[in-house]
Amino acid sequence: MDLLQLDGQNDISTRPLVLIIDDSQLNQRILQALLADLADTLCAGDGESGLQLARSKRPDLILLDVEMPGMDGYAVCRALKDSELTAESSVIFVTSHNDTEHELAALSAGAVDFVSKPFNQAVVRARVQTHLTLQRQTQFLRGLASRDGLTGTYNRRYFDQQWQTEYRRHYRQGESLGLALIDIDYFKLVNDTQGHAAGDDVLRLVARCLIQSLRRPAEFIARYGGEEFAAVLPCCTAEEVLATGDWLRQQVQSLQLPHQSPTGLGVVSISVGVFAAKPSDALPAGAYLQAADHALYEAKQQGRNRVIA
Ligand code: GH3
Ligand code: MG
Ligand code: MG
Ligand code: MG
Ligand code: MG
Repeated sequence: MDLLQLDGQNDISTRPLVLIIDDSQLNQRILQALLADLADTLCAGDGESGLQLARSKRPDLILLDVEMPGMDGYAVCRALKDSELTAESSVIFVTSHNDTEHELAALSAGAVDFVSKPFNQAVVRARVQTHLTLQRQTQFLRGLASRDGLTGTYNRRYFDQQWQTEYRRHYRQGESLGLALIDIDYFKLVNDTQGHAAGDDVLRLVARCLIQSLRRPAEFIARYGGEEFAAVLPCCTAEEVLATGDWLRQQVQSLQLPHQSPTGLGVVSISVGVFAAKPSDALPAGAYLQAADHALYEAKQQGRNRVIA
């Protein structure tokens, strides 16, 4: 299984999706027919419903008319680019205006391209194809930039960004946010006794086990440091974070990866420090990391292969 796709994000194997926003049903039908073999298509007859569809369906590309009743195409394009939810969809204007002034207005509203009506069908297809390819490449690179090369988990950079985002979201919503810091027990001894390559294998296998053991879609694992991982657990109470931490500990132990460690278990184990609470001014985002790290230290002190809150 490809770890890059375990959580369904950055999935580049599906057909691209193109949204056509045009008040002319005839234009909608012509463009739909033209793109049928390149992408799945969706249509909206005005700016407002186009924005709604863009937010809910997250199309790769949007073909946007300029002249429409209500919001015009430029306003729609600016609204798309202003929202985090829709900013990543590429926009191509398809319009009866064919002067430089309109082309510049389209590009400065955030569009990647501009096609004049009446359009040449082969040219529209070629441009759509080019932008879909660029879009896929960007998505792929964005996926790589957020991953750890060895284990396929999210990396520290992604964790740092996403932790702030989750913290703010839970603060706004008054929900409890959970964090587990996970450290492999006596891992240096794996390297020392079995070699660095075997150590790398253990890291990969433990990471895969952690990813596969999470049960809710919004939860994720990041490699926090060398042999240390973090599990981000949205909407998770103090009781639940302990249960999840212990579940992860059991799952890693049951991998039965041989390890002659001082725990006497004979297999690789992890220690886990957990913390969960509702964000508040007295409890900033960094305080969760300190609390979980302190709990992890306690778990090590008390003999390892355990979870401490
Ligand atoms: P403890 O139970 O206290 O956590 O002991 P430990 O041996 O796991 O902890 P320590 O922090 O002393 O050792 C961590 C080791 O992890 C040291 C480092 O060489 C190794 N390490 C870090 N990153 C990698 C990696 O990418 N591959 C391999 N093979 N080893 C790594
Ligand atoms: Mg129109
Ligand atoms: Mg250590
Ligand atoms: Mg360790
Ligand atoms: Mg460590």
